[in-house]
Amino acid sequence: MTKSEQLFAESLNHIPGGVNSPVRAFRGVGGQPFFAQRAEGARVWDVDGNEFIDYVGTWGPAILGHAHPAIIEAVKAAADRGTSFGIPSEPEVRMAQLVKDCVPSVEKVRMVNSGTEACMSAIRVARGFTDRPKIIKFDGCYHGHADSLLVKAGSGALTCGNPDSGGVPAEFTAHTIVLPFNDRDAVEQAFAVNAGQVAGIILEPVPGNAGVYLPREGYLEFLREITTTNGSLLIFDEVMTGFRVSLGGVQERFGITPDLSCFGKIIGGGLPVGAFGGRADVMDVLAPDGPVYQAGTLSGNPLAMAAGLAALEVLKNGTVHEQLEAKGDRLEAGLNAAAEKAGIPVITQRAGSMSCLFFAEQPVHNLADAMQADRERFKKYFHGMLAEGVYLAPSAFEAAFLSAAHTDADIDATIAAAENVMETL
Ligand code: KE4
Repeated sequence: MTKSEQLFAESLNHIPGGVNSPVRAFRGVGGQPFFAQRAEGARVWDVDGNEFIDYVGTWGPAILGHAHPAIIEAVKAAADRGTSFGIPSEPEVRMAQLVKDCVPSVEKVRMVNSGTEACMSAIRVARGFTDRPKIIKFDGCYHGHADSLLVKAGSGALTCGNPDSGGVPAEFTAHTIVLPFNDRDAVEQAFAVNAGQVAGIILEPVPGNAGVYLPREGYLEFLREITTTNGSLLIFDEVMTGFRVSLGGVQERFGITPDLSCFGKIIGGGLPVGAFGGRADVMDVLAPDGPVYQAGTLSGNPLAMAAGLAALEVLKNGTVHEQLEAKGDRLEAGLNAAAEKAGIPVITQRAGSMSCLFFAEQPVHNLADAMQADRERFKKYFHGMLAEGVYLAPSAFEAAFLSAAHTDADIDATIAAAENVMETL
């Protein structure tokens, strides 16, 4: 028995499914998770001494690579001053300023502890500001595990949602309208049927939770326009894309200004952080100024602010995004060539350093397309790559992330591994 196997067996006795977040359990690919010992740069080592080139990057935050020296140093220095105050502190002000510098649509921002909290709070703000109950979301987009957002499309999706998780009463999701992504007619129809009731649309502007797919030409502009026309808010969930697809996220890359944005992952430099922000007049509905309540014992935590500030400073002052663009090109071209050589049909889809390889023949524009991909083949590919020392997300529906620490040699080694594995699929 390996040490990972031992730990997992033990873990199953104490933690539901043996994991603290379901996707880590490898159910999407079969087999058992390995247990991490440490991570540095583009690499992660397990407790049995195996070394992997890592394309998960702790699910997105590690854009600078694991254990980046600037972040480690900042966290150590902050820890010496105290791990939590629950009193306002200067790093919170610096963080707010830095977020505003990076993302101009943000006029005011509040820090929270996870992406889930960010999205949940943004929705509450949208409802409070508009005094309307309904929210439009898109199937395949994930906005964390708050009750009203854990919904996928059902037959009655246009006017009332269906729960997608046990433990969520239907009444809690009755105001969530779920539509297919990239479908303008569906959105127009939803606004017609629910006139005057839609508080806002929340979306991953480049979805990355059903694989990665891009908004069709003009789609984000369309959503901007239809929300404005109807007095609803446009909410970009940039928990995954923020500070990644460009410093200013998808909104910078595509030139769209949302009313509210949600952040997580990179903004915490690897510590548990989220944030939501946007128009000052909208954010001002929050307590203590306004009637919408939102709070947090550890919000704006000094360790988390130190880590996030260090990460964002490096991103803002360096050329990381340009480098990531080139690395993304290299990886994508290499994987496509490996698949072609092996005669395996693949579709690679990418926004900068965030990408996805579908075992499919047609481009993917929404969840229904993503479901057409060959998931059995992905499972084999995943385990083959892992055996070759390359750790991909253990699910066909997750993105692969490049970091500043991935070298061309790492990418070439990954492509060589893919060449070997593709031959066996
Ligand atoms: P967290 O609560 O996990 O910090 O963030 C929720 C969230 C919100 N919005 C988007 C676009 C997200 O991608 C996420 C979280 N992403 C998942 C996987 N893609 C995190 C991994 C996990 O759940 O274990």
